[in-house]
Amino acid sequence: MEEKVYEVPADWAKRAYVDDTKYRAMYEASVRDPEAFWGEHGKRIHWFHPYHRVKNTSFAQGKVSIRWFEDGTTNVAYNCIDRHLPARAKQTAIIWEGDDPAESRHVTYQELHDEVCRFANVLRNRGVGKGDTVTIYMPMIPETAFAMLACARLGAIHSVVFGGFSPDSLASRIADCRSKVVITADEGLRGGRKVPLKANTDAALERLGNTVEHVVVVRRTGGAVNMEPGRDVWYHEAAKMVTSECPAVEMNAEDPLFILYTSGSTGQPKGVLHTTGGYLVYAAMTHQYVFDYHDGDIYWCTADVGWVTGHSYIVYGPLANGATTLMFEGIPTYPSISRFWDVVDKHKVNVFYTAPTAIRSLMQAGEEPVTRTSRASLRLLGTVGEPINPEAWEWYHRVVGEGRCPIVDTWWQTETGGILITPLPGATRLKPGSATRPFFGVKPEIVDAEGKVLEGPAEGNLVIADSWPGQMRTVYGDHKRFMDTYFSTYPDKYFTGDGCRRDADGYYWITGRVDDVINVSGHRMGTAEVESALVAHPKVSEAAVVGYPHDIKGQGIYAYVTLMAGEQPSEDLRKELVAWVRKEIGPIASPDLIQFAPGLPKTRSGKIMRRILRKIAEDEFGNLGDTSTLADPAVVDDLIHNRQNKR
Ligand code: 6R9
Repeated sequence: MEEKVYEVPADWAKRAYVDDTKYRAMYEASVRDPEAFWGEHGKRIHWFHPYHRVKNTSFAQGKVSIRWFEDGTTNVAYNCIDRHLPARAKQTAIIWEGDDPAESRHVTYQELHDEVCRFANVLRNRGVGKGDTVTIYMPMIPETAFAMLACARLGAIHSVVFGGFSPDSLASRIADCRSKVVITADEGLRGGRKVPLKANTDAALERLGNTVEHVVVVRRTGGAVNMEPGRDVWYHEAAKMVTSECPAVEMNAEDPLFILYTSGSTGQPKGVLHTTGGYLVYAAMTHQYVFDYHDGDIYWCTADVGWVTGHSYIVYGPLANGATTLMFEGIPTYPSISRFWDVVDKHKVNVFYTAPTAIRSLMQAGEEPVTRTSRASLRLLGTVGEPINPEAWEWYHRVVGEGRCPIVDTWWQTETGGILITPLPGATRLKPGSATRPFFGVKPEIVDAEGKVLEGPAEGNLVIADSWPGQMRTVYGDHKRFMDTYFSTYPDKYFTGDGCRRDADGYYWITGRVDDVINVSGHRMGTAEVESALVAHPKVSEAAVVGYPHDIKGQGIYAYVTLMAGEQPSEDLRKELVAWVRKEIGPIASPDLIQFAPGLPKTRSGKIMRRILRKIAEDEFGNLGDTSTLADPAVVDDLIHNRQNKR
């Protein structure tokens, strides 16, 4: 099959910060002498006290330690706001587009300053200071960004929990980082439907006893909520009592900025910890170069701020660059399936960054909902979160971008803080489905199962050989888990958990996770989390969860469930289990298919052979590989016979 290649459009070659020659020179310099390269680019943010030491990092076994700009001091909120005021006080920082198309709001940099200071003062009055953790459980409204930046201003560490998570998931995240303060809203609003955020918070706090001292509640819908006297306060009332001035606390480059919980192949979600200086430099620099952000551009990332994409590419990267960033409360299909493109036209969006799953679902409705809109303002398109299939890429390029907008397919992770592998729109010839080449300072390698580094065109597992400033520093409260998870599979290298192919042009093609993490609609989930939710149901004795290819979601959740003795499989029980998992974790974890299985394939030592379950879920049971170590080979026939229909 002939590979399709898209050349850099002529206007892009002219406009962009870097062309191919410059990319190669800068990349070469960045990996030859990282100290010099980052020593220079670290200056893109304002430092209260400049750094002298640039890079002090080690991936060595048992001694992993990552420090960037370690003797510099700065403040993230100062960089995202105050620094811009002389030139940009009246420029829009945040365009907010409500769930209801009749609602939108422009927040200027001056207003951002005032709102963030007020929020910081409300928090400070409740005892929040440097090093304290604050949990934020909010809808997509500007106050969420104000709250994050208010924490950064005070030196407090925020932990944003996605508003779609259940009370139990929220409770375990509050408990893990011991937040004494929680910020939430009365209700969220998505696609015309209300999300009971305050009620969920109440339920979460009930499970925790009295560990949370203050709940700050932002009014969004005006829906009725219960306010606990002494503990809960309305933000709009508290904000009246404070001024719009609040000094930005001087922070060391390596002081924590935020924790974000993410799923791995084992156990509970880990608190990924990002720090101040390196994170901001990296988020800002990637935002500028990958999206080729110039003054005046209107930039829109459709992610939720509950995920890392929202942190780095709605809030921190764009605001550090003095950009105009659009924040969207709603969903792509409400009130109509043209919503994304209507918003593009309404706000004259130039750069649009979304997930492949959204593109695939919009593709199903055909071209007309897209072509009936103008989209003339669009210049660049981006994707993130999962591999994009070439068909979806082509549709995005041809229909949405009318063939004139390059697509940046950006590969990265919660752990990496910012984009690591990506095209640059003025420099990189595009191949649909490939994230193409590494960003400056990033050294990807492909290794085989034994850890041997493969050269040239090769396929294997993706590792990164050296540190970059945006890298996570530790798992909050558990450095050993950090080292074990990321630096022990391939000693002295950061293991991404992704499989990858490199072609003859040195382009990288991410093939998906090689561990027990699945990616459902761009949401990352550990199969172990879904399993433990299932086995917590009184009728379930055992469960094994795997991913299977799903046309829209990328991967669907396939659960094999063994019931307690005496329990009978039924459609009702199937529905009950799906509802149970939604309640335990949240709607994003709902199993798509449940197969009742009298037995699971196990080795003689009792380990579930997931490889076999995965193949059956993928309908590839003709080729199950070696089954000779199974304790009872007969279970496999039953599993194949009763497999669930995907259509
Ligand atoms: C930013 C984000 C990380 C996992 C990652 C990989 C998958 C992300 C991708 C991609 C192929 C891309 N992934 N971007 N796969 N191409 N452009 O998504 O972070 O939620 O931590 O997920 O997502 O499998 O390992 P996170």
